[in-house]
Amino acid sequence: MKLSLKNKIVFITGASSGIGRACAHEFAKEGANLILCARRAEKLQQLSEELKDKYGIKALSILLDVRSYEKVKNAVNSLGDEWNKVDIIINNAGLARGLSKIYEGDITMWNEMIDTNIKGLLYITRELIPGMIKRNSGHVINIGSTAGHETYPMGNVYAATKFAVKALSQSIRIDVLGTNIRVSSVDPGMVETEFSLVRFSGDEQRTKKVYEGVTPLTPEDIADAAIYCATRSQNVNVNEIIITPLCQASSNHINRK
Ligand code: NDP
Ligand code: 8X3
Repeated sequence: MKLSLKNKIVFITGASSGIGRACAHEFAKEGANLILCARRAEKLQQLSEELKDKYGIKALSILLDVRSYEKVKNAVNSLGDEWNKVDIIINNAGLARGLSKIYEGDITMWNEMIDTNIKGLLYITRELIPGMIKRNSGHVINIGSTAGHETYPMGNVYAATKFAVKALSQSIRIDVLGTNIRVSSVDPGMVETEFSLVRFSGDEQRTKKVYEGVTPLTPEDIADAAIYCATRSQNVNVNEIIITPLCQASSNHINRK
């Protein structure tokens, strides 16, 4: 039986753009109430108003940089009775910075990827899972990547962070074994979002090249996979979904027209 998401509380990191934003829309459409986190206040505020108007759900925006453990801890502690029983975490906030050989890599960019993609996911999960354990109920959905299964030239540190996400999804699943908590990883290939613009520090020409001659996935395609994971019957734990556009067979095999 398909599980209902009506009135579930869904905590989404990186909700201001791309996949996180699409997840916010798709979960709101199913009647879930949303906690929306990111660093850009205006985008979050607009999204939250739009979702409340369009779907009649409740939405709480939290300005949050997931790289700071103190900030994550304070944000979770300040949720209050109305919001603190989180049913689903979508660990989506993440980024790639640059493309370079290890021996030419930029240490600041490495730290940014490691601190966001690995530590951010850990901090959010560390603070929210105890409540799930207490209630014996919950679902952690991590957004991994095809880069967490196979690396590609100059993708080294980004791929390493996504291999780490894969390891953490497996590990959390083992840690919560015996409870009713489910853990899923949704691992996309190419999705057109702000991802490449961020990777190339706002260079629009380089960004355009990434999607030249291909039809990438849309953020909604990934949100749809997250909805699939969340709405399976309670006994079904979708461990992992690897999802690529038709033009992509792996991280290194892309058919460009
Ligand atoms: P976007 O750049 O469009 O969105 C990234 C989101 O993460 C933004 O909302 C951004 O918000 C947020 N974010 C970044 N850093 C932080 C931070 N320190 N604290 C809080 N929020 C943060 O990219 P995508 O939607 O594509 O990326 C979402 C996830 O999907 C990432 O984990 C990415 O690795 C993964 N992914 C993307 C693929 C793609 O091809 N696009 C493929 C495979 C995986 P703000 O800047 O407002 O803080
Ligand atoms: C994002 C997709 O191929 O740039 O995870 O690593 S890729």
